[in-house]
Amino acid sequence: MTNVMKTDVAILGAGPAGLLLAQLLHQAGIGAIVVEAQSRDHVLGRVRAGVLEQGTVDTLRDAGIGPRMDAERMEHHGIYIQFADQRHLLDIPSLAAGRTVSVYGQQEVVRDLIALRDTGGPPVLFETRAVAVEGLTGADCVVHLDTPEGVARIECAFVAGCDGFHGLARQLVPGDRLRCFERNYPYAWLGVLVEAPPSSDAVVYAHHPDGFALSSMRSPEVSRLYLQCPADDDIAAWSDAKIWEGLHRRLGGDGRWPVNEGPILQRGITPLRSFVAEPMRHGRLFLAGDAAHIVPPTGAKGMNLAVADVRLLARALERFFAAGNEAGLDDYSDHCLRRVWKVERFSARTTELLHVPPGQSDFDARLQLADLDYLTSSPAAAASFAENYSGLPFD
Ligand code: FAS
Ligand code: PHB
Repeated sequence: MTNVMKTDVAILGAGPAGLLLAQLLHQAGIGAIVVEAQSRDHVLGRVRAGVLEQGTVDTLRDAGIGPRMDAERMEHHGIYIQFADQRHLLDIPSLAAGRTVSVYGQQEVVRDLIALRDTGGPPVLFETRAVAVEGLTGADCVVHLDTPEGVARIECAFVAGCDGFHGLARQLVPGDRLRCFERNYPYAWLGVLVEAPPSSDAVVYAHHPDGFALSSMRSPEVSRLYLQCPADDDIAAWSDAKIWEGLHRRLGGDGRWPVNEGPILQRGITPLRSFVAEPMRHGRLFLAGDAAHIVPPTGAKGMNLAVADVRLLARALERFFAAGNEAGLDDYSDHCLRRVWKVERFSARTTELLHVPPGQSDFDARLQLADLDYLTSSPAAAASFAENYSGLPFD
């Protein structure tokens, strides 16, 4: 017996994109169902992004997850750029019209958004995988599901593909329409979550001849640290001692900026990739977040860009269901991609600025130091960086 559900919008994926979209549609009185392939615990246990742009914080607060976020987020008035044994503070608010950035882990954003779903509105069906979709260019869609109880389907007007880079949705765009643009970097990030107080009062981006390193945090008791490593590196090749040696060498400034050690609670290697799929719409399917684009985490943009997509999609769907106005739906892909490509640009350039690629020439090494010197000595260069880092204005 197939379980048949009906709703306005079927949302594939319970990451930040899908969960925020569900909440924004709920606030607009539009019906939705979220399907998530993984378990609730798996989704809640994923450690990923850390930095929220001012616009993301404001959007999440308007969506109703303000209280805990505002109580626990760590608002930063700058970031540090470290190179050639110098550490420079970029005063973000003074450079970017007063905007700040906040550290509030993606895990916490997802926890808050799932908590809202537990109070009502669009349900999240965990351990429920979308396996096929029909009717994307017809009058109505059908999303076929694999669930713990067997097969099921959702009959809906629209499908939001918020199912991430490895999801189903992007594959639903016909091959003769889909254009993908990709760059894979010759290095990756080894990330550790550490039970130790943060080693700095703001995020530190460190260029070092041995490779990039980043010092961040999740709370006053938990640090988040990263090391550039070879693209094909194996986490098993990194003992705790080797991890700490790399972090001290690249971030520590010969002892001037101590790195606090502690038990490593979580570790992993993330490949660095730039990726964009065009268009972000096919008929009744709309892609949002990592399903449509990936940025290297250097610019702290992945989750923020997902939020920007979802703001536009929710607004477009609201105009359609309220007045049958399809203008926002028709403009969605082009509108999103204008921001996506500017954020891809910033993320790629910041990655090139701070990482040491294998076989870097001496000339390119000097050029990189000149770029860092210019960024930290020119108010115009710093203002441009801060405008992008704190979040381009929503249009
Ligand atoms: P997500 O990938 O978060 O969510 C998609 C969801 O869809 C998943 O829960 C998946 O299980 C589900 N799904 C997939 N296929 C499905 C199907 N067929 N049916 C139902 N559900 C399905 N960004 C930063 O800014 N800073 C960082 O430091 C950073 N670190 C990262 C580390 C890792 C290992 C990864 C993978 C990403 C990282 N990111 C980082 C980027 C990350 O934060 C993403 O930008 C963010 O998760 C995007 O959110 P979503 O688009 O919702 O996609
Ligand atoms: C993090 O805290 O995980 C983080 C911070 C800044 C980045 C990337 C990740 O650019």
